[in-house]
Amino acid sequence: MKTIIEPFKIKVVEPIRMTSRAERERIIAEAGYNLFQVSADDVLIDLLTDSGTSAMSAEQWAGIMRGDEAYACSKSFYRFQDAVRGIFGFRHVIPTHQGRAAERILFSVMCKQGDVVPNNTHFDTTRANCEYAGAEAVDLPIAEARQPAALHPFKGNMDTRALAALIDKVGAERIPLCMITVTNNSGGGQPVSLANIREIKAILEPHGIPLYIDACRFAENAWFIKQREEGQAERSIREICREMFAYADGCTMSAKKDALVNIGGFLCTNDDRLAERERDLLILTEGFPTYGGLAGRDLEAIATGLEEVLREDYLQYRIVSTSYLGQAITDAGVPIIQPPGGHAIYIDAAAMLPHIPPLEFPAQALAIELYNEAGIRSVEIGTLMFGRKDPESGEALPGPMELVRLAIPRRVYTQSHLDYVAEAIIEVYQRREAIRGLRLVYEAPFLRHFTARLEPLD
Ligand code: PM9
Repeated sequence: MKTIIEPFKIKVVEPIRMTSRAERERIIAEAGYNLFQVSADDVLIDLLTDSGTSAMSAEQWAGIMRGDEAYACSKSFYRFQDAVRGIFGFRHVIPTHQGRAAERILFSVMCKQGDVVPNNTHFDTTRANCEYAGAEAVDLPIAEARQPAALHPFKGNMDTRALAALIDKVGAERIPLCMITVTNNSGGGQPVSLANIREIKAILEPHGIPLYIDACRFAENAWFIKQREEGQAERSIREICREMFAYADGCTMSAKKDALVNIGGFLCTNDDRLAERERDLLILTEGFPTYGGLAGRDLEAIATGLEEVLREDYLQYRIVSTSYLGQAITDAGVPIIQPPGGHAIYIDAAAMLPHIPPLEFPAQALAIELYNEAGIRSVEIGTLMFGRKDPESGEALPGPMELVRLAIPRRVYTQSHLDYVAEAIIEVYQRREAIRGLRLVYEAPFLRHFTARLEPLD
């Protein structure tokens, strides 16, 4: 059979409120041309993020009812711990309310002022927590990762030569840990190969530098390894995951992605002494070590989600539906980060709208046009998010790329929703010359993209 079907039936539905273009133009103007400020009820297809937006299964909802809400040592904690250990294999499993809480605890315990933490590409919250602990967050992606059109089966890989050079330059004593993000979200949702993880470990080991994996999209990464890496096709996803994590000393995880839940996370380590300090910090802000800011029912839903995400029919549907959208718009000429990533498609707005200079926010202009055209909410990853002011002259500086990310929630939208999204993007692409830039009328001193207000230049 050629058609790969969604491997689930729909039992509960959530209506989408239809709006007209005229209504959306009014709504977006009132929101200051900022999609973060638009009510979800005014969005037809919400591709803002794949984080915490999954549809849970009947089994997960059943787990919600089974959740044991005992304050200490609940049954649900042990089920959660077994599920996490069964995949990741680490000795200590510390629940947290989401990924960034795991990051904050990890970096507070491991880093100090003047330290350096390499990663293929730090996600925003990872970078922010690392810097908050006084360390410098260094991105070491391979060269292809910086070229949107370049093809590479494992474009999320770390540049291992650059890693070795960094250790030589700053000295191993200043590198308390190295991280690798699977898949590499900030680099286009691109996978990391087993060979790359193995090589990173071989470089770190003689220096005694521990390796931590940012595991948010670990199952999607394992699926790409099975499809693309030599000698992996016959292995199960679980076996591939066990090998990925066997090279690591610990991991951070936002369960809001590949654990198929709406909230949750965890931190793992094999180091007994570190785990003790991490649990001490956990008690201070998250909660007792067997619930860490979550309810027993959340731990049940995570345990079940971690089993479901390893199913090959699920992963095939997931990765194929993302590439289906990517392929449909690529065939019409729309420039995207190639090849399509696991959880999202990233449109290259700089290539699509060369007539809009970066300081007039081309990616934001495209995101706004997709909302006006079809009620699609995406997210700008460009100058609005990453633009800076020159510290000396105060001059505005552009971000490194101009991307619009269309992140696909898990098990939420069907093929016809994606056809609708593709049609809208192609329609906008065909009249791209008419799109105009924007200018800022209000910006907060940090993380301005969440609250900025803009207006169209025309
Ligand atoms: N990622 C995303 O939309 C959530 C929004 S954050 C503005 O892609 C990685 C690779 C992530 C990630 C979240 C986190 C943080 C860590 N690493 O959101 O704290 O993609 O659970 O996870 C978002 P939490």
